[in-house]
Amino acid sequence: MDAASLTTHLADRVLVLSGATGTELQKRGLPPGACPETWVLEHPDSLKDVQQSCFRAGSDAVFTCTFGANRQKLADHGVDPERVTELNEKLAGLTRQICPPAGLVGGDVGPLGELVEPFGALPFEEAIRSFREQIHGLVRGVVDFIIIETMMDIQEARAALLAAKAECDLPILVSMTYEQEGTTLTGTSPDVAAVILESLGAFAVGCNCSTGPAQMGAILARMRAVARVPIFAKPNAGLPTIAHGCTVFPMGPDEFARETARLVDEGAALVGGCCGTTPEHIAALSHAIGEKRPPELAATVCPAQLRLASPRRLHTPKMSGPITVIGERINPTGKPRMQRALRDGRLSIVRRLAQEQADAGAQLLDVNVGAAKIAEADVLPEVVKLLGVTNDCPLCVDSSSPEAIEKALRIYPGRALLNSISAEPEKLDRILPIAAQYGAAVIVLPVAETSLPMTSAERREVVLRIFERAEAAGLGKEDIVVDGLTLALSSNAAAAVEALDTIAWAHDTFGTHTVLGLSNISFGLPARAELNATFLSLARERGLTMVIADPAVVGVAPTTRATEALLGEDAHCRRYIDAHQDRQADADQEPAGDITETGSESPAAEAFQAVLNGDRDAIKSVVSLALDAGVSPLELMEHHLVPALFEVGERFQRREYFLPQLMLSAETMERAFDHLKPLLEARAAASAGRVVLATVKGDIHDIGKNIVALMLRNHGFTVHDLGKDVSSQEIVSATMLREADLVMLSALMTTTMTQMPQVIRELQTSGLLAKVIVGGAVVTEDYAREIGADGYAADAVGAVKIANKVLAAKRGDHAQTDD
Ligand code: B1M
Repeated sequence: MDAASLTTHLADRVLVLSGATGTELQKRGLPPGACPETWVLEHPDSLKDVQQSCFRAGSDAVFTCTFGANRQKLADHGVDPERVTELNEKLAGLTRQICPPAGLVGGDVGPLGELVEPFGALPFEEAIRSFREQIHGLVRGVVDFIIIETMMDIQEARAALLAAKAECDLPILVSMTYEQEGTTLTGTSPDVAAVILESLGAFAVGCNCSTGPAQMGAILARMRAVARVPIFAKPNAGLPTIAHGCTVFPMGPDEFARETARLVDEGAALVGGCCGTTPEHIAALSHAIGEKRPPELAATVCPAQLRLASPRRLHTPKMSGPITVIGERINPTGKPRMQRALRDGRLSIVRRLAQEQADAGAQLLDVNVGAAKIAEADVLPEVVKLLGVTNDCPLCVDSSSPEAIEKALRIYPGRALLNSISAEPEKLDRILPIAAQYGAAVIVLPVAETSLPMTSAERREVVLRIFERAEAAGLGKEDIVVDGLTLALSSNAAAAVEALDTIAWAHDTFGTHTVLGLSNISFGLPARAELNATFLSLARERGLTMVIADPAVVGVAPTTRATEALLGEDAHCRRYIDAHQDRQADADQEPAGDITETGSESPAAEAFQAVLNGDRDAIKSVVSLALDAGVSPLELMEHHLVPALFEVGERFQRREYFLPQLMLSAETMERAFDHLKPLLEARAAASAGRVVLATVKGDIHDIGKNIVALMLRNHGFTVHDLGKDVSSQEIVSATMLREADLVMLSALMTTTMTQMPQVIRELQTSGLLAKVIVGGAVVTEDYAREIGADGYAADAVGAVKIANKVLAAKRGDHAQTDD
């Protein structure tokens, strides 16, 4: 089926999708923990039964049983990953066989089970390869569309979508799953996801799993506000609860159907069921939808508008109103320190500049790494990856190298603006298709092949020529931003006037967004800030909607803020007042020059900031600086690094930080720890006692445990550190083998601290006399007492004290027993 036929279908009626597959297969004998994909091939009748029940219940489309049929998940079940394509083809074939003539088969693609870079360790291209081999099989097994579902991370959804685009021309539906707070695990909101996925070519965007239908209304509303493609929903049968150790979904078929049918009124063009739904739920849903008119096509409801996104923030520039400031400082031209840093792969400077510009009011960040001896095609993607994780501003990818642009747009987990396309044939032929392929918007720069158009009339002609080519490549007018072309006033008296006329024409007549690189106008003249600010005011009057500038430079920020306040675009002058509380105006200040890599804070405070910002590249040098400044290793660890990590945890809890930032900070802390370890270690002559130490099963937090290990060794204990995620059996065996005096357990989650009593029980039943000490952020003294531990410590220093105390008591006990 092609996209046009599916669109026609959706104009006529709401499409009912299938319900849950896994639980239905379990009812027919799929053992818990078994691999559904291979089990189904051995029991094809069970799958047929489930899917035929769905069609009978009123589903228009069912999905192939291939949710986990990718090499990563199959390997977990011991299945040869080389069979991925073959298995998918066979499984798709099974569903095809039972599909009635009017029914549709969706080729189902689920997550790989590993976080993809830049948020995780799985290389992006490897993720794409995995999805491609799966989708290749689905297409060979003949499916009508591809459904990518239950995605928790926008980058993984992008990888799957790019893979599907590379394998077929079928419509591709992409559905993310959102946590209670309304964002995905990696912090993407539904509107951001919709913009990124639609621009990348998704036929429809949706949400499934996690919540019941009632909670999905709000998610759909956010998607509907921005999506110009159909939206869809596959909720669970309500929010799950645990009863008698089993997961229970509370909604019966009628309630589920009533609530889910309501989602059609909120814009869903396709609805179905996820976890906990049965063919009865689907029958009730299909009945509740009855003759309901499908929602108006999203493309007619939602205006075509320029929308840009980072993985965590949407930015929609306004055609009138506050101007969008694109921070220009990530650019090595004329900055030798920055050039050196980029050449050596030291990216802290980029991270710092990004943050400073965001703090100064930039909504977008221009990213340019072009300079002599910098391998742009390698460095630009790295910078884009880094900023995708560490900064919320959407990016403006600024390069003239097609290779660098392609690599950067491919890996960027957002929707970028591309700076810029001029009328040179190579740019039009190579860069426009790249922009279209990766869904980027573009800045059109009126520069021709052979000459620089000096007049506004010449510039219009070039813009129209480029636009014709852009349209042919698949870009719309809303994806275009026209650059007025700022030339230096010092060498051309008409520079400002011609640029302003071009802006006015593009905004009023052509109807697109407009941009100017501001500072070039004043090149070679005195009091540049004054000219820049005045030029900005004039341009704004003529229809400028975006400006590329240093947001911190006096002239840009005050002018935009003052104008917004004067035009009533800044309620209660809030932004204006805020800006003037902490900024000293200096009318003659020139644009900031080169940037230093470290700020002006004390080295110890810098170390705190580095962990907080997850600055893994800078941490070692920052730690060295702090040590050189006389801060002791222990003081640095206890009073700066560890508190920073606690602050990270609090931000994570307040949902200001998401998993990627948490991971970066943890990695930064680990590097700091590795660096400090030799300095903290001391040698002791005789062992103060034998300790078996572990973070309990299910828990992978080990930073605190490692500090405890270090402190114990420091105080003469022989420590057998079993690592993290350690089972009770392993702990018991090691205690026996090492003849340990003490077992020390760490846990950081409420869900894993319950492993501690289990370990204590097993040690006791094994007849071991080792004493048990517990600790970790969630563990309390009361809890330790309650579970029968012999000791508890709140921190690493306390851990040493209690270890000594418990051992002394143990020796005393023994002494008494021996007497
Ligand atoms: Co996660 N994490 N994390 N995490 N993480 C917490 C613990 C959390 C409180 C964050 C939050 O929501 N505010 C929360 C748990 C909530 C709860 O159950 N109450 C949480 C969560 C939910 C998760 C995930 C589920 C996130 C997700 O995937 N959605 C996931 C879990 C994975 C799993 O374990 N199965 C996860 C993952 C991670 C990372 C991998 C990204 C990373 C860990 C990296 C690593 O350890 N190698 C991480 C981090 C860094 C944190 C926080 C931010 C910091 C933990 C830390 O290292 N603190 C943490 C928030 C927080 O604790 N405030 C959080 C610094 C360390 C020095 O302190 O470990 O407490 P701590 O150790 C101290 C003392 O407690 C004591 O001494 C140490 C030194 O003073 N101590 C002992 C520790 N063990 C001891 C043993 C003793 C005695 C003292 O005797 C035996």
